[in-house]
Amino acid sequence: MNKNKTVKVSIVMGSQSDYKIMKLCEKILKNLGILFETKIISAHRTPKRMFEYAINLNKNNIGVVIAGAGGSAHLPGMIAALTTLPVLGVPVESKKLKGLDSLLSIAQMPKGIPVGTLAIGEDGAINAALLAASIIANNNSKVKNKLNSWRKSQTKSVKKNPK
Ligand code: RP5
Repeated sequence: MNKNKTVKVSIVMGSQSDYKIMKLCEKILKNLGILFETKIISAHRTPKRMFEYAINLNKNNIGVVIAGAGGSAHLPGMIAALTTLPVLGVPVESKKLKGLDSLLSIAQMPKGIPVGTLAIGEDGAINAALLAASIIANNNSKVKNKLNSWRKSQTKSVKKNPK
């Protein structure tokens, strides 16, 4: 990793169809002033692309990977197997099992290769970006401040009364 370059977040997803969920990560990261790149990489359909991408993450100044996939969702685990960077998995809702398959595929990693697993769908994508920001904030006070402001404005937005 080139220490003079700003660390980026990588957002990867198994299919174009995942983008409607994974673009929420982009929205949050933009809001927090964090650089990112977004790619379609399928563990099943483009295994060579996945391998090449994963082994070059450090060289490309990636600090955290957010990987979204649905169904038999191997992408987060396979990327995690190829890097020691933190990998956050977003289970994308599937047609048949509503994302329970995606959630279990991503969460139930056997010991040795961890994937930080978030909630299914939109909440998971948003939280993955916020968690990626927290990781980056450890070494970046600008991002830490932005994250604190984001939390404050969220708190402010909660009304006291429901009517
Ligand atoms: C997974 O299969 C993708 O992550 C996606 O969620 C799911 C369905 O893909 P498509 O058939 O829509 O391309 O690999």
